[in-house]
Amino acid sequence: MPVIPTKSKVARQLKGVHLYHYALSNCSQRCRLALEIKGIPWHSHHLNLAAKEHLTPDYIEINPNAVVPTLVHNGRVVIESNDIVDYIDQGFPGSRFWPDDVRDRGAVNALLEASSDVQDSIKTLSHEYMFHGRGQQTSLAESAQMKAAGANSGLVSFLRDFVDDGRAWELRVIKAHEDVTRRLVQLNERINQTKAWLTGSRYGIADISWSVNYYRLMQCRVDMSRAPDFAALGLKLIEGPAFSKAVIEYRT
Ligand SMILES: N[C@@H](CCC(=O)N[C@@H](CS)C(=O)NCC(=O)O)C(=O)O
Repeated sequence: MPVIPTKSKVARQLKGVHLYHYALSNCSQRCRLALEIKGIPWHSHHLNLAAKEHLTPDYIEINPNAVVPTLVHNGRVVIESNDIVDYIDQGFPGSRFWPDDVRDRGAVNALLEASSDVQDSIKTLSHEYMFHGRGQQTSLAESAQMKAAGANSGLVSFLRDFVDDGRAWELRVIKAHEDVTRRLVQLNERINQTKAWLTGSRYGIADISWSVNYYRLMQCRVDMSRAPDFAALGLKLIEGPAFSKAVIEYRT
């Protein structure tokens, strides 16, 4: 459910389009890309996840899951990045993100679900290959503080395993690789059906959603040899000024 009721006075008073986001978060990148493609002006609320700026009571009141991104549009709070992209598509003029063909729409729904479900694995790989030594490390004392601040228990145990860097973390990384490979093979099959984009015969919401995942997996140097057609499409997905501005060259 994309639009959530909110008690946050701060959110309710915001006019226009506001995005709570983090430069390096692939879920945030997806939303910035959608805003950029539609040419929508927006206000930035950058939350540095490394500094735990998403764990303040004020932000948790806006997004009870204590994650980014959150879109606030004229006081209406929208969470879940794929739902935010959909909201942007429904609510603003410009190129349409959804395909017309009913079968494509069904396939796109499944691709968006997969893009959402793969997030935990992408997060694990990002921590393993990109965030070591980037100030993302969290001490055990900090984990306890986070728990007290309302962070969910999954987040706390994830960080505990990451900091410990022992067998539990190793297993998370192995599982993440397996999960990602399985999904890449499915994406490859989809490309073989459409012979064009993930969304169908034209670029759309599934491409927006997976382009940032592709970029992140590329940065993590994940092996895509079992999905050669998707790997080739990925290069096309990250070309162009919108992707550069919203993702590759995005500066706060
Ligand atoms: N399903 C959510 C996932 C959001 C999510 O996990 N966001 C990450 C950044 S990509 C986050 O805020 N993590 C906070 C943390 O790990 O402490 C979405 O698509 O918006």
